[in-house]
Amino acid sequence: MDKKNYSKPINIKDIKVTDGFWHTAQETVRQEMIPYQWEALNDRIPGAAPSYCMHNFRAAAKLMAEKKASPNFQEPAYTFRGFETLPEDPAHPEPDKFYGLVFQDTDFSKWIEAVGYSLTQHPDPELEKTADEAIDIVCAAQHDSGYLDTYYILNGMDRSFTNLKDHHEFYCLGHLVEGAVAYYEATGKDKLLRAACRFADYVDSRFGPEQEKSKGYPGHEIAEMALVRLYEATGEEKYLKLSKFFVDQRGTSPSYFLQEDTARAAHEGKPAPDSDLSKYAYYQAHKPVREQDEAVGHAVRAGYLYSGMADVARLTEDEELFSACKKLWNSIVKEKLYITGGVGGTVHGEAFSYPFDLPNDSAYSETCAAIALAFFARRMLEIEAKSEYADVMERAMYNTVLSGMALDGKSFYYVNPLEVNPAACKTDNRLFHVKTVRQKWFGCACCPANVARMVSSAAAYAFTENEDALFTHLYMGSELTTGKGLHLTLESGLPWAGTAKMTVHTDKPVECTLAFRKPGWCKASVFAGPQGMGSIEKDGYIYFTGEWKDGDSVTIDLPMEVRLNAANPKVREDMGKVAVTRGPLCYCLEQADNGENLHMLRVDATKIGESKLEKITIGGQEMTAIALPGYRQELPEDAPLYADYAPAKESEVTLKFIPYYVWANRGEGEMSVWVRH
Ligand code: FUB
Ligand code: ZN
Repeated sequence: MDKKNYSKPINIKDIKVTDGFWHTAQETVRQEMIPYQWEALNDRIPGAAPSYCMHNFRAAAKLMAEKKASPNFQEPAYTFRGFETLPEDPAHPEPDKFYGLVFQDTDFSKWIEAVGYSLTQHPDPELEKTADEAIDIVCAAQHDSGYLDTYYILNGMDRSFTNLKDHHEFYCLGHLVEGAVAYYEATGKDKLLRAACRFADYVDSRFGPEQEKSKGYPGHEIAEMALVRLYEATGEEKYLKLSKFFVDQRGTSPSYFLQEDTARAAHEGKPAPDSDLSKYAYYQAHKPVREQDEAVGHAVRAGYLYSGMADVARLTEDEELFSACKKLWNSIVKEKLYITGGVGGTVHGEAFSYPFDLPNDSAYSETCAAIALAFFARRMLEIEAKSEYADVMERAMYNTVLSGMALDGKSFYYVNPLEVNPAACKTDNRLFHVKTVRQKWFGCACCPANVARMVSSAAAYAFTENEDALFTHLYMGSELTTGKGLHLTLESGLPWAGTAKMTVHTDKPVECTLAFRKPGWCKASVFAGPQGMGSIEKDGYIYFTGEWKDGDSVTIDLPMEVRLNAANPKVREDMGKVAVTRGPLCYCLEQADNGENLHMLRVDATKIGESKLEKITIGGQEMTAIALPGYRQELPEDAPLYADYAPAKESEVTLKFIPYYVWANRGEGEMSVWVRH
């Protein structure tokens, strides 16, 4: 690690995304998702699973008002009403009760975070007013101690912090912090930030390395990276220290989770749990994080933890911790990453499976997990600009993250399979988690709100800078201003055309470096800088260093041929198959273009040179499809279940591939990323 090579994202307030691709997605989030989600948070979407999120905040605000008004007020004594509590009559929830999942508050936190980012790109006084009113309700719900999780405020604070493992209090803290910082940075309004700080301060007063404090840590990570963000926003060292404590404490012996489980079992009169710590791998708490070298357990938790580890490693210059980050990174990208940038091979525990187990039809590949991977990738990039991180970040963002939302922004995927046969998904319980059409909302709505915050902050992943250099990681058309006051415009044809141009606008010459990523998917890139300015290549970036004058530019040519990708032979599922990619996009076959029984299709890999790009309009958006020569196995009407082997009879067909992220935008049908060759 070398501090002078660190770089930080540019404040998205200083970037205007002009990119045809990302701007469209951001506008969908702004115009459709953010208002839609606000309705969802208030249980006003007919036919969708109610959230109860704002209901809970209102109920807690009422309770806190009663507490303030009455000196003899008695807080409710804790009653466990379930990890998910639903009203007997969904249309008439009791006004004072908590409903939904224990982490329901985070629906609001992610929404306000997306609102904050969106306001940086498109000021909207009406939206800001709605947000301010929502913040008033949330802040009114805060317990006088600073605690802010409506699950315990409403169900009984006496048992708060007794189930850190499963009850998500620090997850709620983390998301609240993320949302509060984003909203503060966008608007300058600090009401929510102050509430988040009070909650963080309260947690800090109860947890930490000091002898008198509890040694607990998050059951669902995110507080680690959120506290770092709070530290960076406020300059308060205690938040960094608390984050580092959470990271270092995790998985140490004696196991906090085992102690907690044992105490809770005793409290509930149940037998003590066994002492096998491997069960805590789900929480990445089976051993200290510095000893972990395989990505295991719940994939979202893992991605958030690794992001927090990278943050702490960067700020404390902790080589050992960074080395653990690298090992975990390699475990993911060398053995556990889908070609779509998704992670999480199994529904059981929404988790990473064993190495090279990447099933296509039963994939979990949660939208949030791809987002978590992009978080991790960017944090690794902040430490060292290596294109291997940006390649993965780009793969996740352009494919699985965007697949999480419909093109109209009104329905969402949680699980992102790479192969779908609707008949199987409807009848086979092993595939119950795979939805063939995007859903209007989810009782557990982690994913839609996560997509909204990710898409609206996409620019924060495109560029980072340090004292000397501006790094372009993603070719996202933008106008931006660097810390050195350099104005830049990036024009980009990606992901449809591999051309980009960065132009400098400045009153006076500025000495600095502009560094551009050479994407792993491009074999013959050309970077042409101002005349007389040389360039060097390092770790997959082309560095142009010199004095930049007004009008200077770098033109970038990234030829985007159609590629056939083969998986490592250890990936049993993909044996004998190829996946089609072009530039950052992964492609797939859909029934809408290719008929049913996609498994009977085969690509003619020898004819890749005959691939054709075609314009296609899906969901009102024009995009590039790929046509490839191939074959369809004939299916005689009277074919028996088994017969003597004979070479298959095939007829020539043209296979049409569409970008993976737009699958299932034309109704229900089969889909497949991997195809036989
Ligand atoms: O537990 C909170 C969120 O709900 C997780 O990140 C998702 O995987 C879903 O289980
Ligand atoms: Zn999710």
